[in-house]
Amino acid sequence: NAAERTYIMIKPDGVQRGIVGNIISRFETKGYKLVAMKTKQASQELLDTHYCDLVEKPFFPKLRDYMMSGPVCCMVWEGKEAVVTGRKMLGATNPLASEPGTIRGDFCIEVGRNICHGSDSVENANKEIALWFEESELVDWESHSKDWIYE
Ligand code: YYY
Ligand code: MG
Repeated sequence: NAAERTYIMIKPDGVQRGIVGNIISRFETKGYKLVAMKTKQASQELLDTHYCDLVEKPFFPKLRDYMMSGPVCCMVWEGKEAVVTGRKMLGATNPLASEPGTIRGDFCIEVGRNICHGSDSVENANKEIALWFEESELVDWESHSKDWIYE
């Protein structure tokens, strides 16, 4: 399904460290299509919803503070198996376990400063996209490269 969408978010450390361009470039050159993008200051309520499965975890208060410590860069990328492939491109949650060549493997060391978020299922991707973006911010467009990326 070439219309599968995933929610990719560059966390405040990635924005502060100037890694936004590199991450966008990886998704672009892979062949995925940028459907939406913006910077945003996340609120506590937004993060409680986004990380609803983790709110009871001991690390959650620190995670929330970290995620609110500066702007995040919110993106929607579209293409075949964008969710699973996006997760592979990010690398393992713990950057010390992330393979070199992945975003986390190349740019960070600690789980609490792991630079990026990516949806873990199509269902969660759709929820996250609806949480972080207005419908009107998602742009439906046709890439001139599509016949060179898909056979
Ligand atoms: O989806 P992913 O970001 O790879 O991991 P999750 O298990 O969903 O956890 C979300 C987020 O929480 C993770 O990226 C860092 C943080 N975190 C943490 O600070 N300490 C942990 N032991 C586990 C996760
Ligand atoms: Mg997750």
